[in-house]
Amino acid sequence: MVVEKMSKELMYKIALLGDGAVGKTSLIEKFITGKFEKDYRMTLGTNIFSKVVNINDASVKLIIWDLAGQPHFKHVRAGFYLGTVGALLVYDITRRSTLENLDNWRSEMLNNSGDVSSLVVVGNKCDLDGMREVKKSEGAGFAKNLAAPFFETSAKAGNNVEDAFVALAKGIIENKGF
Ligand code: G3D
Ligand code: MG
Repeated sequence: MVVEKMSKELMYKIALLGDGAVGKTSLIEKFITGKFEKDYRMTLGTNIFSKVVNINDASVKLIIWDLAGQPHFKHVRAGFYLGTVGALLVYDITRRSTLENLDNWRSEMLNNSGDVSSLVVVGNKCDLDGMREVKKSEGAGFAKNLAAPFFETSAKAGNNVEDAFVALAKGIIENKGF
């Protein structure tokens, strides 16, 4: 008897959180299109993107919500978080304050979404090593406290961009099951 394997389609809403200009929109653009271009990046309110990643037997469609980090958009954020099951917490390795603010981003998300099962910490702009303010070990330590995977990425050069999104998708699947 031939048993046909049932293919699974999963869909998850994820968010990128972090201060303005850490590179959230650039990371999404690199992940989705493979490109790093200047003009595409002005973020007004919320933008929604999607991409399918294959993990083991499952196709996982990530619905990726990108948020403007500016304080005056705060009032739109409650709706932004609704239904979010995972997030990339993004800081910029050349600005220490952006790492320090990740605790605030994380609390804001947890206060607004009861369903967040998975986090990945991302130190972006690792191509700018000469301007570094945050040691890799500090980012790793922050992530370890949250029991979250950690990557240093460059949306510009491409380092670890795909890996960070895939790690998030894997984390969600492990926590939510199939
Ligand atoms: P945001 O969506 O978090 O606000 P953006 O951030 O994606 O708009 O990026 C903010 C600025 O950082 C942009 O520069 C962008 O080109 C730059 N940037 C993003 N990721 C990287 C990276 O990995 N390396 C380097 N060197 N720069 C990066 P501009 O000059 O357009 O404001
Ligand atoms: Mg943006």
